[in-house]
Amino acid sequence: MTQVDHTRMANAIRGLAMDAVEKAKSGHPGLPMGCADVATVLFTQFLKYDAAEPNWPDRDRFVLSAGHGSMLLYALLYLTGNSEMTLDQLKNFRQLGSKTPGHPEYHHTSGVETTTGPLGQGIATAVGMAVAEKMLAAEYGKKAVDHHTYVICSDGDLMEGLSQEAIALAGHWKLNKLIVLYDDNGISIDGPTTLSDGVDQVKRFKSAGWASELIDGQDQKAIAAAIAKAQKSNKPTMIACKTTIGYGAPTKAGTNKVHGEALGAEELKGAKEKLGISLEPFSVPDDVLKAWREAGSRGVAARKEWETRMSTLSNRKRDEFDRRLRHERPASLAKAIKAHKKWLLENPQKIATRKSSELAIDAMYAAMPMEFLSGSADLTGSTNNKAKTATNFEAKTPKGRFVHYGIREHGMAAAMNGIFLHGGFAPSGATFFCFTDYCRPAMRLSALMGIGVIYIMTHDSIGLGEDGPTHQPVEHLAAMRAMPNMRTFRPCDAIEVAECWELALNRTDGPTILVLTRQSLPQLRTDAPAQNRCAEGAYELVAAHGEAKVSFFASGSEVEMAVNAQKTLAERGIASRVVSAPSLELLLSLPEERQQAIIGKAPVKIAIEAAVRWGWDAVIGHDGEFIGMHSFGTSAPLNKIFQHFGITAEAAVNAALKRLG
Ligand SMILES: Cc1ncc(C[n+]2csc(CCOP(=O)(O)OP(=O)(O)O)c2C)c(N)n1
Repeated sequence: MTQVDHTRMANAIRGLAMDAVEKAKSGHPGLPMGCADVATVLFTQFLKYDAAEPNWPDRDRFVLSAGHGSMLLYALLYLTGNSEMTLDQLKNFRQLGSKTPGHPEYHHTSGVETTTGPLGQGIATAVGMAVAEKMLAAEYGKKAVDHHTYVICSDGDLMEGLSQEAIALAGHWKLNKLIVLYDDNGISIDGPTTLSDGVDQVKRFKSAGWASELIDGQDQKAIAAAIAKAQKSNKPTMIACKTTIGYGAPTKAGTNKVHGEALGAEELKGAKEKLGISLEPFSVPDDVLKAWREAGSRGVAARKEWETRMSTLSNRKRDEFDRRLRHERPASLAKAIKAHKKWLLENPQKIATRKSSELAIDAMYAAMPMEFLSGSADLTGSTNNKAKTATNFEAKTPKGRFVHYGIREHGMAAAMNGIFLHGGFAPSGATFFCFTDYCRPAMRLSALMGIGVIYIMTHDSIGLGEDGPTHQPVEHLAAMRAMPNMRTFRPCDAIEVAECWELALNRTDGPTILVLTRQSLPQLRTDAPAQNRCAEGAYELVAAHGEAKVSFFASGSEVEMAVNAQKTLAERGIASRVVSAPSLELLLSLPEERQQAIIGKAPVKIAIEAAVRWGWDAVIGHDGEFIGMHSFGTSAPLNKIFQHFGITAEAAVNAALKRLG
């Protein structure tokens, strides 16, 4: 081993961070400079990783929750020898097409475990990673799964409300392999954190069931001792590391001036002189780089030992493990869904789609009982997403596959991101559709990262009735459809629910929302072919007898209205058709020709959806008829509420007749 002083290794991080931010004329030098000692101790003495194999399954996970300090992570990836993170990438920090974007992005940069930047997300995602580790370790044993999840977070992470949800869950579940290093520098953008905060973080974490202590975050021995202790704890650990933001900057260290802008030539020169770093930009002394590279391959032996241990598993177990980590679904899933659809065809169900979803879950569960990981934010009985045979995940029952997240929608969504990113599970979680508002930042990250998290969102419209406008989503469908890479399905009956579940589980490069009703709906589908009819987002459910004068488009509960309107028009000798559109955005993503084939040429186009109109013009045109919501809802029994807002089959018929003259 090359013996190099710890301080010189930490200063290599500081130098690279200062130079990259200076060259880009933007970025955040303060955190990497303050946290360099913490990161150096972690990466050279504790973190189990192999820079040459950044995706090795049993590696420790490292999450830089304070994503604005991205240069800390990029410097570490370069220094430890990640082959994609070259010096040129550091020189191109924040430039178009570089591997060094402003904030770390999963999928974009090798070695980045999750996208961070929106404060609070990283620590909450890490809780999910630690949950996945605990579950998989219980299932496959420590010889297959035995790693830690480390987080560096900042004041901002801990001020965000999401962190409270995450901390409470981690403490409750005794996630002792989760170790959070808090960059306790007392500075945020506006100035000292005392401007707006007086929380004793050590006490806060302790009260949530964590081990926690305050240390000098610039003292390598103290950092190492605290991490070593944390590794032995039977609780998750938070180490508050007192640091100086912009450590080494002669006049700006310890102030908000070093948080988020280049130091400037004078200050940078002064900092380098003070720290004893070469003034030559982006230079790292040979012996320092060599020592870092050795640190980067510290984990090779551990990885090889793991591979040897894995080779002792039976082929079946090993294949299953690999398949799950690749997010591939078992062949038995398609068979289970096919059989379920056949059963539904023979036994039509007039039930709420949330209940249809429960039936689908029960039908699929046996095909993937250990990887189908569901949960609810305290609405299990209302969202109907617990399989009959599922047992609860708790600190003492890590083989349970149903998670009670408590009233923590945001924490649930972020944890599911972490569970998926860790690998081994198909996570789904449920609440009311209206409360997508409470999970939205984490849902946006699922979409941005392109990961297959499933959101089960029930109580989908005014159709939920008496709970009233606080609980009745109206703008949520439009909002979720507007999010790139988010897929929203609002199925109209039990067969569509089964098909949408199949599509959701097989979509592993982006998240899916299943939007489900509280009220019963008839089974409208009279076929259940092998082909998944929801796969194009919309399809002709009822064909016209003759050339269609009217096309009705609807999703979810309003498809029944469209079908009834079609019948009434037929009785009057007017040919019309019904297009069921469980996913408007999927329809609109099809090639133009295919879209037009589904939308059809009927001169009158009418969309019916108990939500706002946004998005529908692309199907019905600006002059198309829309029967839906134009305001918030109201509290009333179901049978009164659709009538009150004029969302009925009669309204659809009248609109058609008016248009046809
Ligand atoms: C949810 C969210 N809100 C606001 C921001 C913008 N922002 C970036 S860093 C930061 C706070 C910086 O303070 P701290 O977390 O203590 O980081 P440090 O100054 O120590 O680098 C803010 C408000 C953000 N990234 N995410």
